[in-house]
Amino acid sequence: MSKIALITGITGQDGAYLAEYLIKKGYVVHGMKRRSSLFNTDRIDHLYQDPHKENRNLILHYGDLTDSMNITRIIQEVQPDEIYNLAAMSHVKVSFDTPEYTANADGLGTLRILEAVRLLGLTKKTRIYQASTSELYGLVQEVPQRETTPFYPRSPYAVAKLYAYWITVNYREAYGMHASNGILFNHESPMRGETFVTRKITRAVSRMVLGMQQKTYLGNLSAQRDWGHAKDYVRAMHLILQQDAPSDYVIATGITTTVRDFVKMAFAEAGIEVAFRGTGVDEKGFIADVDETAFAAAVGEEYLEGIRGRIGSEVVNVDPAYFRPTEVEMLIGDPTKSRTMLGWEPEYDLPALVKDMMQADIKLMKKDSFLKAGGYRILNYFE
Ligand code: NAP
Ligand code: F7E
Repeated sequence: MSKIALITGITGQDGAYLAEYLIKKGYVVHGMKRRSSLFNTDRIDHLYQDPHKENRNLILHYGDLTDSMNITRIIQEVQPDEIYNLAAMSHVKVSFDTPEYTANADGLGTLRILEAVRLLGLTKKTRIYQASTSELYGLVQEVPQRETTPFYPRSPYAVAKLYAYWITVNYREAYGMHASNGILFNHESPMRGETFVTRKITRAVSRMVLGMQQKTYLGNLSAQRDWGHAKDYVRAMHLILQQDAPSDYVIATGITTTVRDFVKMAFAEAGIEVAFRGTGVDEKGFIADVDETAFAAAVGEEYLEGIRGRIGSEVVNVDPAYFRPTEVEMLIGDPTKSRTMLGWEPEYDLPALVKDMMQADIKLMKKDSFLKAGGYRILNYFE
């Protein structure tokens, strides 16, 4: 008998990688997706199966974390062995603009799932993974951050996720549920949402090397993050639910890097050296040098002429619009527990992650340039 998993947030970055991973492992995967006026399944279209096909291993249900009746109905229908609660309003900066909605979806949404499992009498059958986050550490109280480090959230997103973290622990202790938190540090991929900083950078750099864009505007260049690859992190989610006892785990690489250095690494993938001068809002990134052989190999000889003319020109400016009212300046995780207890090891390091993202975005933007489709989101349909 195949195991049955229910993934909320299946249309997101992690949901897509996890669905693919579980299907390969022989699971039947049910996913909750929101109704939207446009198709929002780009990331899982390669897994989609016609509803008229028998024995499907991917089944989608309309739903929303803010609607407890619909959550209860889906769980009742699906009778899952494992629930991965990945759905969330996941953008930290946007959570300052939509704090009540964020609390509802990211905080109470988790309660709705736990309570549905309890009311349906599934506490012994259904294991629950809660997508907790390194943002809980916020104004960090210890370096590096581990499972025992006190939390100090710094955004409405992190405060909502703090509630979700503790309600998961509470249901575990109160009702003996197999409910666990994965405290995941930032993880990225070619499927990362376009407004998170890594993807914003790899998209912008790809467009710049192809001559489609002159510069990009970023916020806090000195912020430091512990960045890993989403493919590695979804393996950890699955491992957490395969343990005999529920628990909470930090998933991280143990290495931290500034946004500024991520920019340099992204350009370096195209053979371009970028340097920074100035401070604060006046800091500028500019092209210092180009290795033409590396550029031709990564981007294409036909684009060499264009990039030659850009040596010395600015490619990064700071725009305070991207600053947050309260910032998380530095995160670095200690993954000792997950390495020893789960046997989890990431396959990607940061250079491999940057390479993967840059190669994918250069390819994507070349198609964009070719199609002249007037809006690059359309490209996802052609991938
Ligand atoms: P993501 O790409 O933003 O995906 C979020 C998913 O949640 C999408 O499928 C989205 O649907 C769905 N969603 C949002 N609001 C919803 C609602 N009210 N009801 C139902 N579905 C809703 O996020 P991700 O990067 O994959 O992250 C997955 C989870 O891990 C999130 O909970 C995030 O907060 C958490 N997390 C992420 C990271 C990271 O670095 N990526 C680190 C730690 C924790 P649409 O596609 O329709 O928008
Ligand atoms: O910002 C700085 C920004 O938006 C990273 C979510 O998945 O990971 C993510 O949250 C850093 C911050 O991710 C820009 O100020 C500079 O310090 O890519 P981000 P995040 O806020 O760390 C955690 C673990 C989650 O749980 C969240 O769901 O980069 N930064 N300039 C910028 N950030 C953005 N977005 N855009 C900029 O232009």
